[in-house]
Amino acid sequence: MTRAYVGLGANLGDRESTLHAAVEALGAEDGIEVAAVSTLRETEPVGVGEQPLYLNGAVALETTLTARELLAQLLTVEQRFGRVRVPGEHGPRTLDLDLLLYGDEEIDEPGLSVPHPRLYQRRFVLEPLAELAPGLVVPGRGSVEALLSGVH
Ligand code: GSY
Repeated sequence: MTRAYVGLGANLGDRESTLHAAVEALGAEDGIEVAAVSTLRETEPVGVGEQPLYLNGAVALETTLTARELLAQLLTVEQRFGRVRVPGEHGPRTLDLDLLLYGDEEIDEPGLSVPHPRLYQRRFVLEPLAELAPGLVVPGRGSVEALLSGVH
């Protein structure tokens, strides 16, 4: 079993219902157990221009899937909730499931980067992670608390 962390985000539609339903859908998949879900928080959009406010959180999973298999499941669940991913485009979205951490692994392959490459810059990701796992260390970057103290 590997402990993985997934970022939750939505800024279109009924954001709260979608995020709860997405977590339930993940937990229903073979090889994925939901270990803990953070509180959800409303956040200002970052780096995307004028957009609706986001609802963000994170979920801790226990999984027997590989990182690549888990990523594929995240994309499948996103699509089920109406998400269309357009490469390089940062438009509003019904659901965003970002693979943030997969155990203590560092993976940099086409289409699969963990830790998530922008995790350490994003308060809306670091806060729910710190809530779920105080003292959590982001491989190659340090503790979430130290990273949080470096973002505004
Ligand atoms: O990568 C996540 C999508 N995203 C978000 C988000 O989830 N929350 C906030 N506050 N800003 C964001 N900008 C992007 S892109």
